[in-house]
Amino acid sequence: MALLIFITVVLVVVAIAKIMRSHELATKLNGDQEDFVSLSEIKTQGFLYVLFGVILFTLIGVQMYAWGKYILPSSASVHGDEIDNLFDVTMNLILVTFFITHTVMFAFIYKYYQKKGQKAFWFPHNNKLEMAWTIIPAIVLLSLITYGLSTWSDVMYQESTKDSVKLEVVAEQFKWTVRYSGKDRELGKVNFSTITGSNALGIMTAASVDSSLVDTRKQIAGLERSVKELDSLVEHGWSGKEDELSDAESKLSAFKANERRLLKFQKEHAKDAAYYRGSEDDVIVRDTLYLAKDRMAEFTFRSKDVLHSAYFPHFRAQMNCVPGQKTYFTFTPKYTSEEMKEVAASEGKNFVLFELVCNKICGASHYKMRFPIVVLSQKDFDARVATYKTFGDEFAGK
Ligand SMILES: [Cu+2]
Repeated sequence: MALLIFITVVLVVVAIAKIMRSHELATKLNGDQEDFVSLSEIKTQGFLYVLFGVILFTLIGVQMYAWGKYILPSSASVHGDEIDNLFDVTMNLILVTFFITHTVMFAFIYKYYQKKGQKAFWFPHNNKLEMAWTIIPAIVLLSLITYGLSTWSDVMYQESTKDSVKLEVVAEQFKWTVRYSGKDRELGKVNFSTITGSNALGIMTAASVDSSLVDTRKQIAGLERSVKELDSLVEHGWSGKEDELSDAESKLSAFKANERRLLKFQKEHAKDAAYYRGSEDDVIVRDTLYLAKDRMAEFTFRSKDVLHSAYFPHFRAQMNCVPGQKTYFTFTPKYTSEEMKEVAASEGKNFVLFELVCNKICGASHYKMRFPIVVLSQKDFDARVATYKTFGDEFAGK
């Protein structure tokens, strides 16, 4: 099939080339000038330009009208209104400029197409015009940039409030996990060396450090056995085992470094309950991100592997999740999920669910990184989070 299409395309191209060539030859035989364009042809071109302009504007208008409903509904966060205003101002400026300049362009092409007895006007330079089209765009752009920067600082630097929700969003290939600070309103310490099967976020408590040490030592014992066996195979001339051996050796040294780290935590903080305070009552939620209406959400973001980006389209917020460092963002939801349905419906837009999506192509299953967000009233929010076990209880298997 593909070959057939290919042959057809080639034949069509050859046919067009042949037709053009025969047209050329015929023109030559008739003694006509090859590059002569008649006045009536120029008139047709001028008319076609205007027609093109009208079709272009009509299509733009139709698209804006027909697809407007797919644009996000009004912002669901307090700061989002500022972002929307910035967007609207910029977009309106661009649209007005576009329609004016393009209308003038199409109109002038038509007005000044070549006519009999009409001479072109020689107009090489005008200082005033040069100044005008340099200074006006410069002022407009500077104003837009200043407006954008002030919006940015308003959005990014917000004072923490007394009743804010402190939470952490952890990204990894290919899922999100949420951790709330619990009753003490403090997110407990985390460290990668305490990550195990039962502590995927690496939260540090006295118990999780102990358990990670047990785990690490098991790994070390296993690796030491492998290294010994591989070593003796290599020594006896078993070819092809060298890579496996060096692999096992580097893993072993990594686990030993982890053991040292964990021993240091044990030694320094064994009797220091304050060090781990904040972790025990943290609450991990794996299926939904709950937020409270009118209560500021103070996010910390982490990534366990590659760059991800936490994008909250309805709240006009996005922040990169960077392996090896924490990033922060703050916003205050202003509608519950139920209220948002009414807001969207009143604007003729479709709304099912708030969602958090990954906005960095982070691997083969990137598309799976969608996470539902439910905004509840403050009372319902507190009640919902209270139904989850604290990390301390969860880890102890209670
Ligand atoms: Cu991702």
